[in-house]
Amino acid sequence: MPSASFHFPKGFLWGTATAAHQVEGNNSNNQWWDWEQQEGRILQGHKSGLACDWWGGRWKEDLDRAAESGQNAHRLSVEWSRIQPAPDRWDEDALERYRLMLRGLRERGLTAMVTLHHFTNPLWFEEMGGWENDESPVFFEKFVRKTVEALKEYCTLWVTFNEPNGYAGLSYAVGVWPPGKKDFNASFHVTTNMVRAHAAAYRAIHTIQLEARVGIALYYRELACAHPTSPLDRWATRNLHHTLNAIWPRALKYGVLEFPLKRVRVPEAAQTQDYFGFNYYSRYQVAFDLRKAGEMFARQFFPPEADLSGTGFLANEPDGMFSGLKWALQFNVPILVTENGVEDAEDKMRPRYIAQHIHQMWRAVNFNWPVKSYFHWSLVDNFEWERGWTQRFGLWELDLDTQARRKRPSANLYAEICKENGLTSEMVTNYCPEVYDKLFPG
Ligand code: IFM
Repeated sequence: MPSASFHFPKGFLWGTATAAHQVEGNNSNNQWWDWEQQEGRILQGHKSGLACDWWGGRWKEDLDRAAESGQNAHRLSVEWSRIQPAPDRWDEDALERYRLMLRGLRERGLTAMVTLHHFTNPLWFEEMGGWENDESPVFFEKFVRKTVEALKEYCTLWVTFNEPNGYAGLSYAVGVWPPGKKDFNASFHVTTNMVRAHAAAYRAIHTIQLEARVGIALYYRELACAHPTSPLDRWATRNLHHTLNAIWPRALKYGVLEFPLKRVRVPEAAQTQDYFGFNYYSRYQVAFDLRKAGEMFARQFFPPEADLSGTGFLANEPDGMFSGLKWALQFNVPILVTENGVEDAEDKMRPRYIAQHIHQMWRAVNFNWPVKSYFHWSLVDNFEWERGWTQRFGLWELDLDTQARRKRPSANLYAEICKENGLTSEMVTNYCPEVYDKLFPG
């Protein structure tokens, strides 16, 4: 008998999240594939290649794994460049393939959440200027109408954009993602067009499907001022928090984009989030740094005592999740944790990372905050963008040469959590005894 437990309300969604380009393989008609072929763009010259071979049919075995381990939901994305390979062409076979996948989710008892844009653009769209083109919302809306019409039988939970804040920043200001620009104005312009595209898609989806719930998945970064007595550090922290975390959800609530130094009215975007999609990974310290002009003069780092992931990319900062959820309450909509996870090939930190984050989420639920789901990133190791295959986020390990999957201990822990609809002291004793006293003090 477990001696203590943190239980969740009935109907809570427990799942994993994936994205088309990261798992499908051979997505050769989008801008990321093109970028991967260019020297120096991806760590160690890695390529997405066959990825997890979902397009070849291995989604079936992976969804079996998800369902057998007690998950009741799955978040996946569709690949625009497959559905609309050219501006004047729809690929009905690709849509049929996605219908099959979504039927596969239903047959396995998994509630579907579908992301319509997860970082990748069709090449034709990118060549027309991508999100800098002021016609981009029109193109996106057409794609969304076609896709939602085709898939509506199987899904009512839609994410228009995954991490549009991260996408605009990394692609147009920091320049490490295609098209590799380092220009703040371009990133604000892109943000404006994406917000307009979201608003158009939001209305289109609701016209097609009355019961739809539509939102974005925001990349939320908890930011802590490194030296609270320093006005410059405080300014850098506030400014970065506003630009990274607040601009999007505030635009979708109030219909105004509040860029640093400029406001843009987007009235059509007001009240266009039915839920707050919350992607949380870590908390960062922020200090003012003149050399970081491309990152709003904010140097971000983990404190020396931080509990770091496999490659040092993330720190295990579960309290930041609680603070972030508290912050998200102001938008007055249900909160869906749409991503949370850690890269950890050896699975040394992941069990405690999962347990501690779920504990923080439970604290939030216990205050009656409307947190309704948890999607772990990710089901199987997958292609990690500019970091290639150097980072492993999967509950299952992927052998790229053979496509074999191997279960990590965390998959068992997460399965027990999903089946129990909660976390027990027994699970903590078995999988991550090192944090037992933190979770069950006294
Ligand atoms: O792999 C990504 C995902 O595509 C978006 N959110 C963060 C994940 C981990 O880096």
